[in-house]
Amino acid sequence: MTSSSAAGPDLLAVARSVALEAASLVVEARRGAVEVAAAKSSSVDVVTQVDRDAESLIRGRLAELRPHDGFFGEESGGGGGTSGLTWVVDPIDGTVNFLYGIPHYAVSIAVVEGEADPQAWRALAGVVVNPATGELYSAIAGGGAHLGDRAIRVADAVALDQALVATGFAYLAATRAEQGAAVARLLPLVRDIRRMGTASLDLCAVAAGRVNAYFERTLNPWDHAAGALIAEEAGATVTGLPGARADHRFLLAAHPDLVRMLAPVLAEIGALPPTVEGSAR
Ligand code: LIP
Repeated sequence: MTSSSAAGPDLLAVARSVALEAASLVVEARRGAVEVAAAKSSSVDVVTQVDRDAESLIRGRLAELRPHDGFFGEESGGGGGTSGLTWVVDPIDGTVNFLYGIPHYAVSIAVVEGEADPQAWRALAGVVVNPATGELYSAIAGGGAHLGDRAIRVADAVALDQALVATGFAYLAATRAEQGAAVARLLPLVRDIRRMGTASLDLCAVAAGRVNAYFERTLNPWDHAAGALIAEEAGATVTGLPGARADHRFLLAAHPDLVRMLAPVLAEIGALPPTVEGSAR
């Protein structure tokens, strides 16, 4: 088992170089036509050939650089590894933004101790890079969070009615109806809402103080593995359902004091899965 203090900088260097190479492929592809290659969980949950090509590049590079580590990617799934480490990869987070040419999408690469299970992994290093802007967020466990070479910190806690809150919506219409009703109840209680379309960049926005909080349901491990580490290393709390770590059921990230204020409100307005006790119907 590799200790993060010993391996962190090396793992971060690998994550950064591979993410930047994938970002170059993505931004070059975006100069031309981009088309939907397939639909996944619904007709609006799409994948492009660029997603697939970027993940293939990342998986190949990691196999060269870290041959004994495991891999878990959005497009090609999981595989192998004898080192006890797993690379958790979203080659293009915010695929719909990428497809439409909205310059707010990211290559997200994290490496964790354990399997790609958010309830059990220990994140060691993470990189989130926006190919359209060149902004690169990074963190190693215990080493703080950075945007480029600048250290970043979560914004100080604010009152709920001063909070700028980011969120996102699922690809299934029935879930979106629940989420839309919850956001309608939240909107008059906070400064404003932002729906920017990329979970990893939403988590980095919390880390950099660009929003006060971010919450979402139905995220996949690859959506939040890197961004959650970056937010935590910037001083945010990243949590899930009451008493659980963040996972597909629910994720909330904010300054610790704002989490304490916002979590019960989100339960009250129905932002948690309807099966969860205490969530509004
Ligand atoms: C996206 C997330 C975003 C969410 C979208 C989608 P994808 O990931 O990053 O937060 O609201 O519905 O799930 O599908 O682009 O990798």
